[in-house]
Amino acid sequence: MTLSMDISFTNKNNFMEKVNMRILSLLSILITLGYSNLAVAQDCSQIVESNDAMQFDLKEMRVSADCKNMTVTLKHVGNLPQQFMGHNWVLSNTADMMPLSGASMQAGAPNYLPEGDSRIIAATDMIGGGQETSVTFDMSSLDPSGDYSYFCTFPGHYAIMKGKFIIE
Ligand SMILES: [Cu+2]
Repeated sequence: MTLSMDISFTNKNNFMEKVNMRILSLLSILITLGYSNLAVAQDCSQIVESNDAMQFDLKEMRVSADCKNMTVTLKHVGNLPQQFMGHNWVLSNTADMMPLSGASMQAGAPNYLPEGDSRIIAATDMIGGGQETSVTFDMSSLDPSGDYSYFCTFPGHYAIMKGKFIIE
């Protein structure tokens, strides 16, 4: 009598363990799905590469209007030093891009950026080959229907190194 009760008790425990295991694995699947959806909905960071051929690897950037803050990481995958092939990532209204490029050239080496210029929405440091830098900025002041561009302010580069920054 005692023995059979023990066995049934053990079986019941095993059964509950299996049920618990199933619930746990189901939960972990649901949690994984939930997190990946969240990551897609709020991918508020972008990586853009630049090189020795004066190019960004992105012709445009599309970012979510849900992003409160945006982080852009600029990588320079070339070898040339900053004074010859420096790159930065600067965001402004598209209409400000050319005048801002002129002001940047006047600001001079090594940063080629007019500090404190209100036309600059965001800007990274100027980097050379093998380096990486990033900037995080507030998106709340941007108009989703606005016309924004990013570009490099190293003299002459904005003609090629530019792209549209699209909020959607
Ligand atoms: Cu550049």
